[in-house]
Amino acid sequence: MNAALKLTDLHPSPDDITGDVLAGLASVPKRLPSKYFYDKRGSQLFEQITHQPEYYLTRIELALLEASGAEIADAVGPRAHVVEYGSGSGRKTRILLDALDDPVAYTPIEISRSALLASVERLDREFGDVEVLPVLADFTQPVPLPAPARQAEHALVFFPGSTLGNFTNPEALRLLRAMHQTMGDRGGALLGIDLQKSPEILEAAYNDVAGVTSEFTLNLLARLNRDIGSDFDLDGFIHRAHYAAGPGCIETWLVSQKSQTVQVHGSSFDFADGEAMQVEYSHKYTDAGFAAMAAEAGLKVVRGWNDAKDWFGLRLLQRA
Ligand code: AVI
Repeated sequence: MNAALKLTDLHPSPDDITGDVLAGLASVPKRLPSKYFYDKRGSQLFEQITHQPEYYLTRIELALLEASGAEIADAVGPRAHVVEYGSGSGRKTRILLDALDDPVAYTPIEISRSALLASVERLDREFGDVEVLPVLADFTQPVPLPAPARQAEHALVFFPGSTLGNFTNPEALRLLRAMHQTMGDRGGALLGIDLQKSPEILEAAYNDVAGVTSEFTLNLLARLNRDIGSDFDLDGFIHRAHYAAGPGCIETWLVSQKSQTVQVHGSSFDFADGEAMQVEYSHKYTDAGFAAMAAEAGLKVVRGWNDAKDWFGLRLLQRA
């Protein structure tokens, strides 16, 4: 495929990393946005996390997609234009496209040009019969979809991995409202959501014994040092993830191991010994909570599939 010809560039505004980091460090408690985890090394480390024994999410979602493929295809209907939010590793996409009845086109929507271009080559090799129409855009906003050569019956937004859970609830609601626009009248959305369960299982998933999640979290500081010239001491912080049962969410923190000062873009930020900086949310859902948030965005849950232990779910949404 000639990526230059087929890629639709909607010119998303580039991330203001420095501005976001300065604002986050000025807040109380200090925070850094988790979207900056995913530089090249961060993406490799996340891929490694998905293979850790404690991180059940990916394993269960893959099995669920395999096991429910025929039912999902039935519920979705033929000739879908599959629209994926983010360009993942392709494993889940391949299972979905194989299961669906005559999917017409596949559109990954991704804000990072390099990530999108890297995925385009792989996608074209993998999905020979399906037209690949990548879009460079911010999927948290409504996205006009490119028209496939062969007409699709409807769009199906695919947002696996419980990535929705990494957004705060107000951000997730805005994202679902944008999804409502992007999917169109006859469209739908298939989301993977991680379900509430015992804190021990959840906390183990975000504190793997091999320490990959810790390395992933600390890589955020390495990435900022490289990309915006901050001087975070990587040995001066440790990873901590705990489950906050009230909001139903894993909160990941970087905890300062000493009293220290960090310089970012001419500003100094003092950390006390033991001070915790918030770096990621991973929300875990109940059926009622998820359905209520979808309803606020004008969407209804029309079908759902859970694994046998009710640890992880797929939900098919349509306009209410
Ligand atoms: C990408 N996202 C859904 C992962 C999660 O489970 O929240 C990111 C992650 N963070 C630590 N481990 C995995």
